[in-house]
Amino acid sequence: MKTLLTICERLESVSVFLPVMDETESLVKTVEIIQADCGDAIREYLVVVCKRTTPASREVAAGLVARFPGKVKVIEQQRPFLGGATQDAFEIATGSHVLMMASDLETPPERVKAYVAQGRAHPNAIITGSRWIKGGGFEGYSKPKYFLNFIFQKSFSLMYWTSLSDMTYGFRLIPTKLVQAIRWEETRHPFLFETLVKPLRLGVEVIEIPITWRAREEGVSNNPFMRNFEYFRIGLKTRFYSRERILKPQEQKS
Ligand SMILES: Nc1nc2c(ncn2[C@@H]2O[C@H](COP(=O)(O)OP(=O)(O)OP(=O)(O)O)[C@@H](O)[C@H]2O)c(=O)[nH]1
Ligand SMILES: [Mg+2]
Repeated sequence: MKTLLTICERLESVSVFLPVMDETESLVKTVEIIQADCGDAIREYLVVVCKRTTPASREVAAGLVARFPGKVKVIEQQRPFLGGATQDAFEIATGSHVLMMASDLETPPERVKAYVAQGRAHPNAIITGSRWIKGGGFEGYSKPKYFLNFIFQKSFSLMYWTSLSDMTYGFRLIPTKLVQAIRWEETRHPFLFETLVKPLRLGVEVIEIPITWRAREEGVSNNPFMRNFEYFRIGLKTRFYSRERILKPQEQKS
């Protein structure tokens, strides 16, 4: 498959996507840590809320808008679920790169500066977190999920013939032009996997950095265990997609 030519020559600024359901302190901590570590590189924080977002979280988000005017933006999501929230953010992002993460501290904000540094060095690539390489890991992950995750990663790295070790962790820096050029499908959590396999099929370079995943202390997961099996569908389909099927029609010639 032909590689996309230069997607992005420089990392100018980052749009940080923060989906929120029931996080309060974790959301504040996320923004505060990123601001302290590498606030200059951040164009905007796109805090995406939906009908199920708690009043307490909305209040905290409004507080952040007041503290960081023009930088923190609260968006009412139009498309459903986590994948839909991410797609809404992709559409309105104005930075040269989008950082996908969560607001429950399972995507440690202390590591954002490492993404920015890697993004500066490789502006054309996707920088993605890996829990499976040396220096990364899992703390408090359930045993069945750990086992399933291992089997899943091994199967898909073979199927896509890649040495990537973690294709499902939604902590990832991607050039905005790329996310806006792709035709997305999934609306729920498998979207996290779709944002990796579709660029991979297009020949985009993907660089992993080690991250330790630590189970959240505030709020609850919105991804029931059985839903994890839905990740197979997008992985299998995309493996056989053509470039034309992956890109939006107007992008296919570039
Ligand atoms: N706006 C919005 N945010 C969401 C939605 N679903 C999840 N989130 C947020 O997205 C982040 C990730 O969701 P989680 O449910 O924790 O999912 P996860 O940690 O990837 O999944 P597990 O590892 O299975 O727990 C959290 O900060 C959630 O609050 C949604 O439908 N809309
Ligand atoms: Mg989570």
